[in-house]
Amino acid sequence: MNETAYRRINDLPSTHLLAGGTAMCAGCGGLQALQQIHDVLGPNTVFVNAAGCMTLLSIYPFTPFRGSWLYTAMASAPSGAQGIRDALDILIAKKRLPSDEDVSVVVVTGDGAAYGMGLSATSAAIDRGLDFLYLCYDNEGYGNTGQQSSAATPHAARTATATGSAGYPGYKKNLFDLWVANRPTYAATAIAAEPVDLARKIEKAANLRGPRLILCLAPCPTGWEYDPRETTDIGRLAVRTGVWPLKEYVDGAVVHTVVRRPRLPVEEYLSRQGRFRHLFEPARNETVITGIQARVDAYWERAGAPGEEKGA
Ligand SMILES: Cc1ncc(C[n+]2csc(CCOP(=O)(O)OP(=O)(O)O)c2C)c(N)n1
Ligand code: SF4
Ligand SMILES: [Mg+2]
Repeated sequence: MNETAYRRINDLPSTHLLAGGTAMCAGCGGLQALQQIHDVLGPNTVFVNAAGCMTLLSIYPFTPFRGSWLYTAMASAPSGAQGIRDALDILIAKKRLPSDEDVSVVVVTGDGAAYGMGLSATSAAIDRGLDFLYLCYDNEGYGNTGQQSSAATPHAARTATATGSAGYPGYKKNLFDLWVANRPTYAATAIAAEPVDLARKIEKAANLRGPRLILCLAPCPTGWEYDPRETTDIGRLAVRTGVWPLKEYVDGAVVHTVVRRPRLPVEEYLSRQGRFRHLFEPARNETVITGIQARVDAYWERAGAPGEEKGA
């Protein structure tokens, strides 16, 4: 838990703790996405939550979820989901649970677990064809413990473990492609700042069976260093600059679902966040900014010119 979140929890009266949710940072993009997903899925859902920021929503023995909630270690959420799915299937087979009262099993996990610690358990669950929805809210770092770098951290971002003048030296891992390589039933990228696209993807995923991924970029004011009021703007800019392509994999093909045009320069997204401030101050780092732009351009060149007809 980062220091701000820790202080916030300890300052809260117990009634707030019982209500849940108030322990989160204002403007949390991950929470925005989870709220929308929770609304679409409804109460017949069991959430299996890998350790991370969203764990703060539940304070034993209370949870703000209308369905059920299980907390697991960072690497173990897919294994927890398997256990629940098996238990439900056994109850249904023994006619102790009517099949029309079955519940959906949904993993909720951060990027630290999804891109790293939990990847092996996730891959094995996909191989077994586990019937589960896997929601990753990707705030591009280990947010709950103070935003250390994860395998989802973008190039040059400053984090608690990449504090030098160059920021994070690596490049964000492509989790969507890793899932697609495992041939799941469904995989999609999304963001709360594009709520219609997100709701459509959740509905689609909810009506399918087998392993299904919803990978949401989750703007994080605390870790990305911007004013909490700007979460939706930052999210929209991630899409408008082409940094976060919105797409889905279904029936063996990848399709872009929303393409906003004209595509804006990446610096309009980068310059709004403190984690990239060193690229602009005290002097502009043209080499790194141009390099980030070139990688985004190369992605869209490879993708062709998808979704022209949907341009805004
Ligand atoms: C094996 C293990 N190592 C470290 C921790 C401490 N820890 C708890 S939450 C967390 C950060 C998780 O990052 P992420 O999955 O991205 O979720 P976020 O905190 O960003 O929501 C860490 C490192 C842990 N719970 N388990
Ligand atoms: S650190 Fe970021 S992801 Fe975690 S609760 Fe705060 S805003 Fe949300
Ligand atoms: Mg994270």
